[in-house]
Amino acid sequence: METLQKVKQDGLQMAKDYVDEVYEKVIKQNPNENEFLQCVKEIFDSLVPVFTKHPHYMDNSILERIVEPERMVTFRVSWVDDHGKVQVNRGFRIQYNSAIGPYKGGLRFHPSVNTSIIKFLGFEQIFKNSLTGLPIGGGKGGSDFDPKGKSDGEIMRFTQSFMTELYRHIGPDIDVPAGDIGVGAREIGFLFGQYKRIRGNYEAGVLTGKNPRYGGSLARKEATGYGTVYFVEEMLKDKGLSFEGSTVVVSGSGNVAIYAMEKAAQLGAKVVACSDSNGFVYDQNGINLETIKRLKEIERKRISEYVKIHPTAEYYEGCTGIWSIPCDIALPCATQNEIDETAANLLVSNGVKAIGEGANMPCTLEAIDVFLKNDVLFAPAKAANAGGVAVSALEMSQNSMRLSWSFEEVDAKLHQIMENIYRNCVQAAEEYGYPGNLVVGANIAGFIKVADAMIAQGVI
Ligand code: NDP
Ligand code: 2IT
Repeated sequence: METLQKVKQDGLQMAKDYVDEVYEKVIKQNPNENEFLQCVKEIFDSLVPVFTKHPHYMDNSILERIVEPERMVTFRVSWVDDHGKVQVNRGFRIQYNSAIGPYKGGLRFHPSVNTSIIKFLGFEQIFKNSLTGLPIGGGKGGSDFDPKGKSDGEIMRFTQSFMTELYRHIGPDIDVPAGDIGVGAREIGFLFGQYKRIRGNYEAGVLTGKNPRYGGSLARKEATGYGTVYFVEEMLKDKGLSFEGSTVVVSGSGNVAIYAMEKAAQLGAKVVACSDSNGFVYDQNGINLETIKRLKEIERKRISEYVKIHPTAEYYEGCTGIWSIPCDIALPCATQNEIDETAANLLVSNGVKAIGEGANMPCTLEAIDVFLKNDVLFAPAKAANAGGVAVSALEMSQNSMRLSWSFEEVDAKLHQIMENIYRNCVQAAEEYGYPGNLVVGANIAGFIKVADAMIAQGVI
């Protein structure tokens, strides 16, 4: 008995040492890339029980390999603004891992985009895409271009210039970009038009998130937000809870936030607040989604305009204050690190029951700790927001078959995928000794499929 215990302890120590050693190397090789290091730390720490149980992953240097991108390109994007002045931005595409399928992941246009942001998003995407159960590898891209305040003409000239370099790196069986912050159906349209013009070929599956009029999937626009709510619904159901009658706070008012609010409201919740990068609105009567859609999707205005239309609502400058509003369920759907330890403690002291990460890495490591220690149900991003990329993969399937499914058909598949992801995360967490910890469960379930595929394909 004692010997068995000792072998187990030795195995655990070896696994810990291995993870620490590789992480130290990652810090040395990627200094000051804080978002990337934060994301790597969370995933690596979750994998200790896997290496303890299955040391062959260590023998195959799997962590060293998986954390190193297959390739990353940066490129100049020159374009002419409305005043005739030449502007220059930096473009990025990371092709992180192709073990289970062509690289797949969104493009982000935001002034904060840099190497660290692209690498964190790309690394996260490997595991997320694996969780969907569909054959897609991990990639991501974008630019430090700021779409705010730009005319349609400027957006078009920028995206055309961006694609004039990107096209040589992508293809329906190579790498398939889609949207993310600052990139929606308008930008995907311009990108697709330019790709088609350069290639002289109608390769519908080269981009996803297209308008359904020319090969986009119905329900792709709704998929990330709906998927997040479907995932949280499963998590609540396991505890005898539901959205019905609950108070919900959602950060952001972009693609993910809008459709998370829509589905939460459909399930009987009252969404009382949402935000943009300037501030947040609190509407005790429940946020009017038609107004938000008009302001954000059509008129591209600031959220502060909401209170002009709904005078009983309140507007507050600054983003972080939104987490001081008491709620049962919080859905951060704006950006990375928007909930820190202080915000997490505030949510807990106001009685929050569940957190669903619609955005990528919206909670800091310290915030996650606060939620887990206080038994708040926690749905981690790579599982909870995987519905967007899952429906992107369904868009690729429809493009390959040259047909399109109905909204109901896609939505039903999305629902099933989110349920499967939830079950797989729960099961992996249990199997590896962390029952109820979906952070660990998601990382392990996502990792194993990719790691096994990498090993099966030899040393590549
Ligand atoms: P959008 O550009 O449609 O919306 C982003 C929203 O977040 C806007 O309300 C924006 O406000 C706000 N926001 C962006 N950056 C910041 C910031 N630095 N500080 C405060 N608020 C900010 O993007 P999406 O809705 O597509 O993406 C939101 C999140 O969801 C991101 O983390 C993205 O990576 C993630 N995600 C997106 C998927 C998708 O399918 N689109 C899939 C999975 C995850 P403002 O308008 O003022 O900038
Ligand atoms: O973070 C994400 O999963 C996305 N931005 C969606 C990626 C995609 O390829 O649909």
